[in-house]
Amino acid sequence: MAHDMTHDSAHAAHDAHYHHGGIRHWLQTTNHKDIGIMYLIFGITMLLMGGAMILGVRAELFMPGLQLMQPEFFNQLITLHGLIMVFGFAMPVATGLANYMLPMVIGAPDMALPRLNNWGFWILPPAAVMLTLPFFLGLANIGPGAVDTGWTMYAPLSLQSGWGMDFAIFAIHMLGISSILGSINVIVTIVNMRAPGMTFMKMPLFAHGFLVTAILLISIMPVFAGGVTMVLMDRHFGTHFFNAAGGGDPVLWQHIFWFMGHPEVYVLLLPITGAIPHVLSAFSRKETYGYKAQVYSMWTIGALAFVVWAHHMFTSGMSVNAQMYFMYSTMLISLPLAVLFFCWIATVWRGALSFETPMLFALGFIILFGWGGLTGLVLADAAADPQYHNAYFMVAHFHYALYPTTVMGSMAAIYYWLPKWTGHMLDEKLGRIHFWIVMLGVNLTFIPQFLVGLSGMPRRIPDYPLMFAEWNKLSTIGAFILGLSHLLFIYIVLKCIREGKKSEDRSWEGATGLEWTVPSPAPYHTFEVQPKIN
Ligand code: CU1
Repeated sequence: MAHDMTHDSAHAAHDAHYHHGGIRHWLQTTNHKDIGIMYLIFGITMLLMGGAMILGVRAELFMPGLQLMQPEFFNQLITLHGLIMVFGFAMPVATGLANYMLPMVIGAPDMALPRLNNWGFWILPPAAVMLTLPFFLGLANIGPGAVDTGWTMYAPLSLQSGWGMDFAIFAIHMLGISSILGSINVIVTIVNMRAPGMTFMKMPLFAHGFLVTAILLISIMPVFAGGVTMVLMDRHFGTHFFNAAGGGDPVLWQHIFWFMGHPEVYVLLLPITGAIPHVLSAFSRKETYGYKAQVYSMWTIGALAFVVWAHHMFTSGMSVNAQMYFMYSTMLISLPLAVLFFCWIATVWRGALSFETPMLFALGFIILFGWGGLTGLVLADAAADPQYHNAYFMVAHFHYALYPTTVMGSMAAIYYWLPKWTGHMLDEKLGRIHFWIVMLGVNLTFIPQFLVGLSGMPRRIPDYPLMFAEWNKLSTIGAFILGLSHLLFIYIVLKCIREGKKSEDRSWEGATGLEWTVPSPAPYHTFEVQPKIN
């Protein structure tokens, strides 16, 4: 890759220390860009794997009745889809962005703990193997198959499931270690290695997003690891934490799980709320609107994330007082989120807009994520929730929240920084086609799910009444369109690397999201990404 960047002498000198290409290099690298790239490649690979699994599910749901698979196999597919997308795709891609960009936006030479960084990444591939191996063994008729409890792993199901569950528990332990290490690194880097003069309130929003995220992760992953360890104890060592027959409480698991699971939603969201303003501002030719309001909103969302978890459990048995508390605290989150939406729109408002691919993905993210948020308000209503709980409305809601966030948001960021990463421009025409295919795919997949959900179609069931057949056909077609769009994305990135036209030093008219927000000079090693400011 080095010879492509000879226009950038600082980069070439930097690369000379490394021997790119060999497996040894990638195993031992402590360079934040290398590790960022590995995270991104790993994440996108898992996106394809988790996507392929859910296409199996959608194929089964194309028609009522059981055509392709037995319910047990269906359960494995939906479970692995959830776990893979959250822990295998979304978090690693965000960590990849953090690794690549964080040192640059705060003016640090690298992440603070480079070896820890390497270790954090290399825990991931074995964890992915752990998680999915029972699935592939099951395909070969060896063993009971993968974990099949749904990604929430509710007791008592998790106590009875086959040894795919044990593999999943160990995988979660490893994934947890990996994200804790990554978070330590992010926090230490931001706290200790900012450029001189860059106070917290002058730090780019991108860095704030990752700082809040890292603090969330460090707080929730140990709880989750403890929870799954208790499941392991229940399964093999005679304890009864979650086993009602032994005096345990299955609902206790739900509290532990959602104490991790709800903040996890913001772990997926906050890095993107940090990255999106950079893209919006660049293609609106305006400064980000309401920097301070956005910073405070992100931190408020981070704090509120910890006190709303039981809105996932309105139907699990809870006092009315507790329901009211969790309902109102949940609705409270819509305030800082609305502030963010307002600031995003105000950034774009009356700007000199242009609609290059990253901008399209950022705007698409805002529109679709808006629907995810609004339908979340419906579900947060403790009086209305029992109507929609475990129905497809819920599935459509959180996919409207998570698809725009994790996929479209990270694609906006990836497309935005691709010229800086590769030295090449992407094929703008293909990029825009990619965007419109995604918009078509998301809406075609999930609008029908809102509708069948409102009419009462339950989730996580491989069969359904005839009355839902038409909408499910459309949803399946939409899902396959989305699947194809991911292949197009990979093609666009490869084409950009191989034959994209050389990017100017100042790609996107100089707006790279790396403009300094402080007057002090940048350290020498970040000159390679520093645009000239006139
Ligand atoms: Cu939640």
